[in-house]
Amino acid sequence: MPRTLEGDLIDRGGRYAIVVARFNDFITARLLDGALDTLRRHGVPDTAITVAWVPGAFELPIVCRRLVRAAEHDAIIALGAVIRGSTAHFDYVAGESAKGIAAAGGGDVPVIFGVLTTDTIEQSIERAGSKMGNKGGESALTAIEMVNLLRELPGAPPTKAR
Ligand code: INI
Repeated sequence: MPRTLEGDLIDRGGRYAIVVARFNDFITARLLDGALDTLRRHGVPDTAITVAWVPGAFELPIVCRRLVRAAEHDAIIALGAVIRGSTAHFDYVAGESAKGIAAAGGGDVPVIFGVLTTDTIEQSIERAGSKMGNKGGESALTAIEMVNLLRELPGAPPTKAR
């Protein structure tokens, strides 16, 4: 039998930060609801959750980076909704947001990419709690799994009490 390392979905004392963009907040508020609901259902108390709002998806990376550096959380969840509509702005905002969030997650703290990038408002609505699920909830599950997996891996730093 190989040694298998896998994070489960049970809260094991993790501390979570959610960074959420206000732009398109009729969508992002639903993503936040989904993330909070999932964290709570998996046993994470509100005292272990921090929520930070930023103006738009473009501003998500700077706040994720700061939270990573502060080392007060075991995972950061970045939530946003970039909707193409008819503007070329989409490509810059979506691209820089994705690149910046990936860079913020390049260290020891996982940064989860929960940013919807869709062509239409309808596609975002579908992914914010209707027929295609809720990207916020899925991101929270990913965060719990990564926190627990990283604790199983060799070289894990001592767990901080919350
Ligand atoms: N921000 C978003 O989060 N979603 C969008 O769809 C969007 N569009 O399309 O423009 C958007 N723009 C704002 C951007 O994130 C910054 O807040 C702004 O450019 C100031 O830096």
